Amino acid sequence: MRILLLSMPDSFEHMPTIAIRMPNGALASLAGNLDAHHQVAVADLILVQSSVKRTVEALMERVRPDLVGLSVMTFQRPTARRVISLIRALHPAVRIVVGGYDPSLAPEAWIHPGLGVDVIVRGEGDLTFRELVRAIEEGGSLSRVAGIWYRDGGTVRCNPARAIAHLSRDEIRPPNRAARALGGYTMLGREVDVVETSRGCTFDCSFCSIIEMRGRNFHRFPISRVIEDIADAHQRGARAIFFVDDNITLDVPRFKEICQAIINAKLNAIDYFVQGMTAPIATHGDELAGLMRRAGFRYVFLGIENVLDDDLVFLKARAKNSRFRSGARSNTALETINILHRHGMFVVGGLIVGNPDDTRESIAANLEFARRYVDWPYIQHPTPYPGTPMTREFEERGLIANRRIEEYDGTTAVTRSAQLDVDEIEFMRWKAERWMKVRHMPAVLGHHPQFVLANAHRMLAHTFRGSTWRSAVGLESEKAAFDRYCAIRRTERTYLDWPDPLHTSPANAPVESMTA
Ligand code: B12
Ligand code: SF4
Repeated sequence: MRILLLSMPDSFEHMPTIAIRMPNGALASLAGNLDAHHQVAVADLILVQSSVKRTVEALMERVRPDLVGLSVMTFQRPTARRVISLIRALHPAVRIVVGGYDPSLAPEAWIHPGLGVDVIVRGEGDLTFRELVRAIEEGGSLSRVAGIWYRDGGTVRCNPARAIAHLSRDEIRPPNRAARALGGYTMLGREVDVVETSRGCTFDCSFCSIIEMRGRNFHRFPISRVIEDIADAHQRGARAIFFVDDNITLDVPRFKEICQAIINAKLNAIDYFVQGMTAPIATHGDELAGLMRRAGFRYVFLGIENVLDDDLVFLKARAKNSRFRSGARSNTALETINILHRHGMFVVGGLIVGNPDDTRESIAANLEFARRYVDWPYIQHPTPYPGTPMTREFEERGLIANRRIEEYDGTTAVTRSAQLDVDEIEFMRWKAERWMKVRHMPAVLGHHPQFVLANAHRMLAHTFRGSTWRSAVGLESEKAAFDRYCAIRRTERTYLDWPDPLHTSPANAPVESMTA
């Protein structure tokens, strides 16, 4: 069969596509796990944000797919509906499969007959997709394929879930990067790729989708497979690698082994990016950080979440951000930042502000922490993604102020606190964050001089969009610049000039389903 796999073009504030365009790890993994005789093309539409329609049309012409698969996060749902509608218009008989976090956790949002989705793959997709394609090819029934919902005439059939993969040798085959049909991946001018070393997490942070997606578990790929995968990415041109594990820091001894294996394989000239919890890094201190640096780690995305204890309790993120010492539990964020800085690494500070009981003061305390200690702010607002415990709590307390799903990108405040409105929450973050980003630019200049010299003006224009010389010199309020920024952001969200099939008539008004 001819298969086209697409990821959506929608990006969010902290990942401006001028500087960061990463491949979607799921698609290459799906391609790598299909039977070898299929022709597969993978296209990450983030690479062609300004020409999505033209690119989809060209891909449909070139690949002539029998089946198109789309990977979708919740905030990308409306874009995905438009892409599907365009594909159906170009090729009415093509089979459409959706997968990823949104179809997995809000499948009922994908069953409207006007949408044209044939199959919803829920949860891990590698083996499910392979079996699905086999069943379609053989012309048999789809009723035996675990992990899917599918359209059968006028009915939607819901098959049982598939068990989680254990990632032992060969169970999940390596990604097929050769299937990528578009180029232009970048991390500040260096070609970037993604690699997985493990899947899953045993924590249960209230804002995270992972538990509803796959339960609380942690499975590891063999380290030899990880090194082969890095080598494959490197050989294809990657000079920066983002580890897309859910939580690599759950098993620190193994993380150290990976660092050592990278050094032994002489793959440590690559820049590595990783996400992690603060507590294990604080506990393993200089030994772990020193090894990470020698292996090439450069940026660590820390899930600090919040620096105030009450907020950490709400987010259920206290255990991963604190440890017991001298009979007391203390927050490990600052200690971890200091360790990473001591070893020459940069900290991307993940914080969540605008929680239900947040006040102006509590948000200001977190913003001040970010201003003083983190290198690149990754500050978000609590976002009610489908099926998370946080979503249930916000619903119960009546705090969800915005149901426009395309704005669920993490930096648009869509929930209010008991005391503050969405606008005020988002304005506080926006106002503080822009200057933190500017402050990091000299450090980026040192490592990526050519890229920064060529693109600094565009990066600054992106960071300060909405501002004018009048707002810069104080002749206009910052709120006016913020309002302009929000208006620009709204127009940016229309990635292709094609109607949303669920918005074409009032009777088709979208049913934005938020339950799993
Ligand atoms: C790594 C990561 C990132 C990296 C992305 C790097 C990259 N290019 O891929 C960074 C840090 C940049 C990032 C950014 C964001 N992320 Co993120 N990210 C993750 C993380 C940790 C792992 C995702 C991953 O790649 N896993 C490995 C792959 C192989 O697994 P997978 O994606 O699940 O795919 C499998 C299945 O889902 C399925 N599948 C997926 N697509 C398809 C398609 C088809 C056709 C089929 C059949 C199957 C299928 O099969 C795959 C293989 O088994 C997850 C989960 C977590 N623990 O936090 C969040 C997560 C996916 N991110 C999320 C979000 C929301 C974002 C942001 C909007 C920021 C934010 N608000 O948190 C941005 C948006 C990015 C953008 N486009 O601009 C949410 C999505 C929630 C939702 N309901 O949509 C998650 C779940 C975190 C959370 N908040 O719970 N993210
Ligand atoms: S530690 Fe990370 S991956 Fe695990 S539940 Fe919390 S946010 Fe999700």
